[in-house]
Amino acid sequence: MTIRPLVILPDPLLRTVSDVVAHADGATKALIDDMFETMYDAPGVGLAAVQVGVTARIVTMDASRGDDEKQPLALINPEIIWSSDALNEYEEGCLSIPEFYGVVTRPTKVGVRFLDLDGKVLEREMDGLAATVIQHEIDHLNGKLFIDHLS
Ligand code: GNR
Ligand code: NI
Repeated sequence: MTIRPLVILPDPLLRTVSDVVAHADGATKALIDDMFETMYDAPGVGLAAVQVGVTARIVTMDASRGDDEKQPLALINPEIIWSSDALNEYEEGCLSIPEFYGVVTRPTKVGVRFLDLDGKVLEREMDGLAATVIQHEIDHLNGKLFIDHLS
């Protein structure tokens, strides 16, 4: 496992729409391992592959708090399949935009469909920090940044 260097604004890579992953292979597994190591080292609660320079639709996240048990989750081709009408405000940061924070309003709860490393289709309901983070990460896959949500 390797900590990979982070892509930092204004790198135009951050504005790229990442590619759908057709088949998860050994390289995908190695990338995900490196993404977890890079994310935990930063430290961050989520990471999109584009932030380590790979424009593939892959996200790692861990929304566990403090001393709670770790909850690593890797998502391939994640999609929001529904979102709550209820909205939530959260002060967001981004590893690709160091030392800048801003309050973003997003749906409180979302349904997410994605593939795991075995190619199995999974669906998860997310709320709280996890809901905020997965929306932030899927934005990255679409070349969007949290600063785009600020007025
Ligand atoms: O580590 C991170 N924390 C965070 C806090 C609030 C909302 C979103 C995030 S994601 C961020 C890591 C990152 O930049 N992921 O793309
Ligand atoms: Ni980010």
